[in-house]
This record gives sequence, structure tokens and C-alpha cells, in this order.
Amino acid sequence: MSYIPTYDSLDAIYDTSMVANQGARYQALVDKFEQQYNSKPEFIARSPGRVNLIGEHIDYCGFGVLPMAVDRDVIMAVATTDDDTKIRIANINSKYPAREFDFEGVDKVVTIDASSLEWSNYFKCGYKGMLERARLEKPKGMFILVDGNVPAGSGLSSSAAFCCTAALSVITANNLKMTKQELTEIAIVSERNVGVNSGGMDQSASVLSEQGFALHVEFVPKLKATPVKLPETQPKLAFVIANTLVTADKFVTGPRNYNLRVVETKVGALCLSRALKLSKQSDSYKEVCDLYFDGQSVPEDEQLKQMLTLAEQVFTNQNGYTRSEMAELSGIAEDELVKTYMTRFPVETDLFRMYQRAVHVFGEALRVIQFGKVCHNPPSNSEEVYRQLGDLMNQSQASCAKLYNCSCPEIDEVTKLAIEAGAVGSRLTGAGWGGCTVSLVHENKVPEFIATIKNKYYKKHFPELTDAQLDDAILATKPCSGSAVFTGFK
Ligand code: NG1
Repeated sequence: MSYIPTYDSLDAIYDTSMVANQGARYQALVDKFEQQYNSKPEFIARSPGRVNLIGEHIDYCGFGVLPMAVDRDVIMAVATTDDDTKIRIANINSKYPAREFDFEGVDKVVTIDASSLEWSNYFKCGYKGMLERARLEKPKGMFILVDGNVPAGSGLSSSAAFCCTAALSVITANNLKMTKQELTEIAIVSERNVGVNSGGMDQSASVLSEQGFALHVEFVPKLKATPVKLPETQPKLAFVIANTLVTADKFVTGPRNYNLRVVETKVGALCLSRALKLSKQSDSYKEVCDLYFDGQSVPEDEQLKQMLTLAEQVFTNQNGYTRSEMAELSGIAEDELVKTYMTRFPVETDLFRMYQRAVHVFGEALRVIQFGKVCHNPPSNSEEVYRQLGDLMNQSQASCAKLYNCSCPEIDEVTKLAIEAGAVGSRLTGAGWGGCTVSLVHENKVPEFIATIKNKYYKKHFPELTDAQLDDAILATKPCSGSAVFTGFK
């Protein structure tokens, strides 16, 4: 695994078409840094947001996903000091007030109050993760100025882009040499400190992406990221991101949405492994699958099809299971289940819909494999490539909406409008319950497609948006590069 790159040219980070604008943005950050702290930054760390092409809500079940980095990112200009160990952090956006903090005691404890919605918590996550990992004798004091343009709460992983950049800033400030893999692992674990039991897709995509490629991220037996070349078609494939502008705050809604889904799948896996009499009871659907087919040479897609059938046979109650019914099915005492799975990340529900979640997870994991197959071995006819990829995206959306209940009326509306406007596939991306959609569109039709969605969705629901805000809400994106350190500023 390679080390995190340091560049002195923005060409190495951004598509040529973006370098001029990004150059102005980086220079503005450096200038503001000097105004704020009366000194020059030593480096700028950056990590991008991501769009997930397919594979939703399966990373925390251990299954592979297929995201790509987008051209929106978080950049942090940093200077260091040996005079103290304080962290001073400010943001270009005045919505986020400047903060100062330090670790406490000989154990260098960083306290994060996950009960408050505080922007600097996301820096603290990366900082805490790094301190715990690197065990530095005397961490450097840091002066930091942040500029982020990944829309928050939109499903493009602004939080992961922030945490990855924070961890990278601390690594670089303290002259540590770390691989991309290590940074990814630190960012995954540290982001859980803000109260969301997240999977590892976002941090992997943010750190490990390569320009021009989507990324197949696998988590079992260990984190593995394989660049995936998207098929060359005529006209070219374009992915358009449209933000519904419904903000889904995972932290606030976690007990009913995200964290609840994690519990429903983990306890589901416990129940399924018991019903299948596996050699070990596992709370990961991927591990259940691996154990069930251990020693047999069954292709992965075939395994998933069989798991789907087995899950349908085991979870016969489609109305949902109570805690005591889950205890009975899993063979684990109710208070034990609550203690292990519902205490650090509490949930609010009486019924756990294990049937629907399991069917979504195995079906979605299968679609990721099928999407990857089309990319690796595309049909020679371009329209057939479009049709196959588009169908998989549409099936994913239907499953997210009907089985996983992570869509919402606005996502349903935008994805429907997208298909009417000529997209061949359209689905929510990220956690859902608001946020962004991603649509597969013929590249030559992108301007017309964007104009139609602006007219039919944004003008109707958000007539007050300025042109600049509209351009931020709906945009075509190309696969971009992952985390890097930049030193080429004046
Ligand atoms: P976003 O869209 O960033 O909230 C979340 C999780 C992912 C993944 C997706 C659903 C975090 C930081 N990210 O993404 O790991 O589970 O939902 O596919 O919680």
C-alpha cells in the first residue's frame, strides 16, 4: 500500500479543467490564513467527498461497494508550533466559529461531546484517532484554517472528507509517515466518535480514490480498494449528482434511521447464522455468507442469490420482530442484545424489520458484483452498457425505497423526474433520507438533463435559489483523486 502523496502542483490533484479555479481557491485560503494567524501555512491537506455509484447500506454488513471521489473537497491550511500543544481551528465560512482546544492529562485524552452538533467535533475525531494510534510524546500545536465545499448532510460524505483531512493534517504536522491504508483505518474508527456507527465506504473513497477510476472497496477479510475503469461508451457515461436539498442529519435521526439499520442487520446476521447452524455465530452478513460457503467453490453472485433465498425462508415475519422475538431467534438474551448492539448507539423502535433489511443487503451486494462485471467486461454495444448499468441503479433505488426505507418523497421525485428527463438509471446515494441522487446520463445530454431537473424540481420547490446555488445543487462529476498534501503555494 502506498504513502499519502505530497504534491506541489494542483494538476496532480484536479482535472485540468478545474486547476485555475482551484488555484484561486487555494490562494484565497493561504491569504486568509495569514490574516487570521499572522504567519504562512506550512502545507494544505485535502480529502474529497464521494458519490456512491452502487452498494448502499452494505458496507457495515461487510460487503463491497462502488463509490468514486467527487471534485468537492475539504482543504485545511496548517502551520505548527513547538511552543504548546493547542489546536486552533477556524473556518472560512463564518457559520462555523473559531475554536481552540487541547488534550487532557498524561493519557492525552481528547473529549468529544457527541451530544452537541459542534463542527469542530469532526476535527477532534481525526485528532483523537491520530493521538491514540501514534502515541506521540509531544504532539505539535497547530493553527488551522478550513475551507470545505462538500455540501453538508447531502450524502456526499462531507463528514468523512472532514475527518480524513483532519487526520491527514495531524499526520503531516507531526512528520509521521503513514500509508493511505493506515489513514483510512484511522478515519473510519475515529468518525464513530461523533455518534454514528458508520461503515468504511466514505473514508476509503475519500483517501484511496484515483483520478479517472471508480473504486471497488471491500472490507473482508481486510480493507481492499481496487480501481475500476468505467466502460468507454459512445457517447460517454456521465454521472449527474442532484441534491434534493433535504438535509439528513444522521446524528439526529440515527436512533430511528442509520443506527437502527445497523442493529437490524447485525442482529439479523446473528439470527441467520444460528438458523443455518454455522460453525460460528456472526453479526456480519458477509461473514455469514463466507461461513456458509466455506470450502465450496461457488461464485460470489451465486452465493448471494442463495443467501437471498435462505434469508426469505428464515425471516418469515414481514411485520418486524420485537426485542424478545429477536432474542429468541438469535438465542441471545434480550439484555445481552441491548447491551452489545443498542447501548453505545441507542435505537428508537419496537419492531425490527429483519426480513426487509436482509433481502435488501443480499440483493444490493449482488448488484455491486453485477455492476462491476459490466465495467470489467462491457458489452460492445454502448446502449447495452447503459441499459445494464442503468437497470442495476434503478433496482437499487427500488430496494432502498421499499425494503430499506431509506428514500424519502423528494428522492422519489427527483429519481422519477431524472428517468423522465432521459437518465437511464437514477438512485439515492449515501445514507439517504434526503441528500443526493446520482443519475446515469449520456454525456451529450447532460446540459439538457440538468436544465430539465432545474425547471421541474428546483424551480418548483426552491424558487429562491440563485444561479450559483443551483449550479451547486446539480452537477455532473468525474471520478477524482483521493487525499493528498499540497505544498506548491506562494
Ligand atoms: P453518508 O452518505 O456519508 O451518510 C453513510 C455511511 C456509509 C454508508 C452509507 C450508506 C457514514 C460516515 N457513512 O454515508 O458508510 O453506510 O451511509 O451506504 O456514516
